[in-house]
Amino acid sequence: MITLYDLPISSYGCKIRVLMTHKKINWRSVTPPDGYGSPAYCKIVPAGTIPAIDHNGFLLADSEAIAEYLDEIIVSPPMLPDDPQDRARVREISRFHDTRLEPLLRAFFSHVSPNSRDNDFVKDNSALLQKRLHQLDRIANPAPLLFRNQLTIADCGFVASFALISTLRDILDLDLGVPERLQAYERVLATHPSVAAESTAYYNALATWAATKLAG
Ligand SMILES: N[C@@H](CCC(=O)N[C@@H](CS)C(=O)NCC(=O)O)C(=O)O
Repeated sequence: MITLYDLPISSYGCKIRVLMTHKKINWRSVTPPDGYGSPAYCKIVPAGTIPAIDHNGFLLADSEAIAEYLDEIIVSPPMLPDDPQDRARVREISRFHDTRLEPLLRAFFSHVSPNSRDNDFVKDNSALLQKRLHQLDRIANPAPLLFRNQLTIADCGFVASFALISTLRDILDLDLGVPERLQAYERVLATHPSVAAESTAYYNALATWAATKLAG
């Protein structure tokens, strides 16, 4: 049994939940004691970030490191392609997601509440996000998933990110066009048997979180 330090609203947590669902891994989700970043949680996970796993006493943080570890110890179904170049491309896209795209979505969080919204920031961040989506459209060639029909590590991060894009676009009235090929990919991804339930749960967690922010 794997313990996952996680919260329903965590986008990187969602990435690992999708991966574990696909690999049929038994896990239990645990809320980080006193919240992530707290001294109590940092005693367990020095980085203080979620997600993190405890696998029989082996503690590991960072979603990408966790994803690759789980893919190596639970080899079926494989979530990286066999061919080195295909595998490298999947890793490139996954890192592009984690380091170039997702941080821009996260940057909107403190602007969801109208009380703390900076419209200039929202506009500039939205323009940067648009640029990243066009870059992704050039890097990735979904057919229909990022690597043919094989659900890979790179797909897992986009489940939460697509939900964030659509939720934040509505709330902040973002002038954002998701390229058509990525829209088609989003539809296939969200209905994949290993993804659908987590995608719905993540949309629901986001809606609850956003409602609280908008009320405050
Ligand atoms: N690169 C890390 C980022 C994880 C991350 O930033 N998680 C957020 C919550 S979704 C967090 O723990 N933030 C607390 C902090 O940065 O101290 C990963 O992929 O796991």
